[in-house]
Amino acid sequence: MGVERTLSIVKPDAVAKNVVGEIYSRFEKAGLQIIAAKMLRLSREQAEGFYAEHKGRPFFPALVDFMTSGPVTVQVLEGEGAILKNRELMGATNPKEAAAGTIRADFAESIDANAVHGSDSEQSAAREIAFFFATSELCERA
Ligand code: RTP
Ligand code: MG
Repeated sequence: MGVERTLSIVKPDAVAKNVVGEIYSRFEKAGLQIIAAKMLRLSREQAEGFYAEHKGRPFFPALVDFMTSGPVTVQVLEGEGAILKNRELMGATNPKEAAAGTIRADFAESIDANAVHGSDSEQSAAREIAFFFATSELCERA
């Protein structure tokens, strides 16, 4: 698997709950390093572009409304098998189905307000990192 990079978002519900630090702590305890991070409020254009693969799905308008409802943090996580490791830390999309101890089980309210996003493949990680960060903003770590 090797060292990978993945794009993570702490979604508006989790930022509003003031658990950004607790979520970052889980990444760090799992051996993932934060190599870039920022807080921003997504425009509708950004949210629609980021989730373009879901355009036309019944939940798409609600997803865009939710993702633009307040500030988010976006971060790049780096580490051994980072893409799958982050998805495991996050838990299932629907928090009701998420395993105990996962971020979504502990912090998410519903399938719409589900606390975090994580890239689901190498291809999506590359696209999503480039969506938010210039290469010069990714900080090499020892
Ligand atoms: P994400 O992209 O946000 O990390 O979530 P995911 O991979 O676990 O789930 P995905 O299938 O990519 O869906 C993106 C977001 O759309 C909402 N969704 N709602 N009502 C539904 O059936 C439904 N399906 C997906 C969720 O908020 C999900 O995080
Ligand atoms: Mg997804």
